Amino acid sequence: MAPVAPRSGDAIFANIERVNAELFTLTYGAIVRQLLTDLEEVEEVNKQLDQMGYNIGIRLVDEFLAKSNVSRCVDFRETTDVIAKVGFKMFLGVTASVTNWDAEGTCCSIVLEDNPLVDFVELPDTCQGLYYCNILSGVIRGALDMVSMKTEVTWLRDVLRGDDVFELQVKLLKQVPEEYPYKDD
Ligand code: MYR
Repeated sequence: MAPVAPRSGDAIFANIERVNAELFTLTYGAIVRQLLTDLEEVEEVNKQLDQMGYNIGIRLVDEFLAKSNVSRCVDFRETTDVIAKVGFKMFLGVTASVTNWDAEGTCCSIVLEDNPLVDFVELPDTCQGLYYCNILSGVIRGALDMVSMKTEVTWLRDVLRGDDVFELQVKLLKQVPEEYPYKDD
């Protein structure tokens, strides 16, 4: 029998990471499938995924700030850039780009070329109205809410609907000034 060449630590970790990524993708798929079974209406599934994402997003900011060296962002433009470049990399393993800014600097698009959530996914005709990755729009809305930015997040392009990339429009509705909890005397 041929001797088995020992694998380097890097190769083993790369393999573990790949398996974890696949497990994550398949687990998300199983959640969407279960919601489709339980809720029946795709609109309801879209809402539920968005709400689940929102609940994750409001918790993710603390972890993000603890793990990254990012300091407080000055405005909406900087915050969306940090989410796309650092946040997506940290939690999804891919980076996104921010484009299509409006003149006021209150609306932009986050464009995602790679999206591990959709590996192995093909939507049947019965799921045409489904925003399969709606958890992501909720995560972004929740994370921005936690840094006092109320937003509306909408899918403009979706690879599962035949587009070339994923594009999320992020519209700043209101920026709530953060209150310092103590009075300076
Ligand atoms: C600040 O405190 O001003 C910086 C706030 C940055 C918020 C970043 C939150 C990260 C959320 C990542 C979303 C990942 C989606 C997969």
